Amino acid sequence: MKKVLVLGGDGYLGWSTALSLSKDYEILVVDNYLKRKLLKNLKIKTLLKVPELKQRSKLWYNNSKVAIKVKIGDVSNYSFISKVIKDFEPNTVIHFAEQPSAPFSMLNQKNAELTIQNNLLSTLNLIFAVKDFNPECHIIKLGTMGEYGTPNIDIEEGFLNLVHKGRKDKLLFPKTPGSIYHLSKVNDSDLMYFATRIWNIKVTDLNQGPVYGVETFEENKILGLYPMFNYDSIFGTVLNRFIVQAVEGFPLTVYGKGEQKRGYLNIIDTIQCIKLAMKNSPKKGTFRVMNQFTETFSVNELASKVQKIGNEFGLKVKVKKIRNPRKELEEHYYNPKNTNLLDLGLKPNLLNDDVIKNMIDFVYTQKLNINRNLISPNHSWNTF
Ligand code: USQ
Repeated sequence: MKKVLVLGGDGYLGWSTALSLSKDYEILVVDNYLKRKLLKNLKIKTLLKVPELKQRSKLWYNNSKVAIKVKIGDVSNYSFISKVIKDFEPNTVIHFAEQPSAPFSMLNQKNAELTIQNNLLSTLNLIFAVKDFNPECHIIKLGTMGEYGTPNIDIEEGFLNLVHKGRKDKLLFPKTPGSIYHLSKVNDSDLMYFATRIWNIKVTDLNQGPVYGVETFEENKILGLYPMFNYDSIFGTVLNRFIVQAVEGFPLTVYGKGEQKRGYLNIIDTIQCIKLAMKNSPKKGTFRVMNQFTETFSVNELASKVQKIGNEFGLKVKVKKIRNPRKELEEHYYNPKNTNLLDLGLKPNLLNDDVIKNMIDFVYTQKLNINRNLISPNHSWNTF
């Protein structure tokens, strides 16, 4: 059985990925519970109580007889990650071990420093550990579509073919990220491209858009196996937040004009994309970039969809445009490419009415856990 190391395996995407891969691969998940600590400090609760990794792994084993190994430790610490790579000898490493929130990174200097330090050192030290002890291993790194920002030209997948003063080259796409978090991901990409050129390792950078959803595959119908689902204004992604707001009877919080466009995908497709990247590993010395989303929407379009389905449930959903706590373009051109994963066989699970209905249905069962005080944004990037 091939071995897969999942770094950041406690999080929303890391755990769901580990669970889904565990029947076909030998899995080790690693996490230092950084996100749990940040949530605790900010007094933020997730929709569901999520057991710690060892308990979740036990629960999964008792239900499926499939093992997931767990190790608690900090990927940004070179001695820790190099020992893990040496001892486990993975064929693939999937790297989610980063501070994942743009708003968090913009709250104050301390958070910006934590984000840069954690995200860059975890990527740097993973690169060194792979180069030093397991150079054949494929690193799959979760990047973000927000690395590109919202330029007034089409967004390609990682690279741009340029003609300048009569000469041609293929260079990394120029990036204009809008938060310290997104900037840390740009720097991660630079580090990894560097490492593939200089040390001949192989890396796939998956530039992912905001993810939505909670249910991943059949067996996770056990509540203790559901992923960490945030709906607060710091860690919750927009569609997940809108679903919770609709169920709670809270007007949907559209920031500013609401014409901000992003590329979205279902959590099921995050897992599908990672599996495709794994099965189609690039050659050594390659930095492969794939844009990971299935369709683009403006915030207004998402709000209308949730309102329409919510009203069919009798929820009387209101939409409210509020002052944008972020500094971002609220009306812009947006035409990102996403053909690389489709070419590998991605079958998108699009955001149809049933998907929204199922999310509302699920969140409704957890309505008593919703804390209204976590919904309104209580931060502003401009006061940073
Ligand atoms: N937005 C609202 N109302 C809300 C929340 C968000 O209008 O209540 C807007 C934001 O202003 C933004 C858009 O919705 O224009 C998306 O916001 P988001 O919070 O869903 O996504 P973002 O902060 O960009 O970050 C999330 C994940 C991050 C991932 C990123 C992909 O937290 O880990 O990297 O999505 S991307 O956005 O493509 O960079």
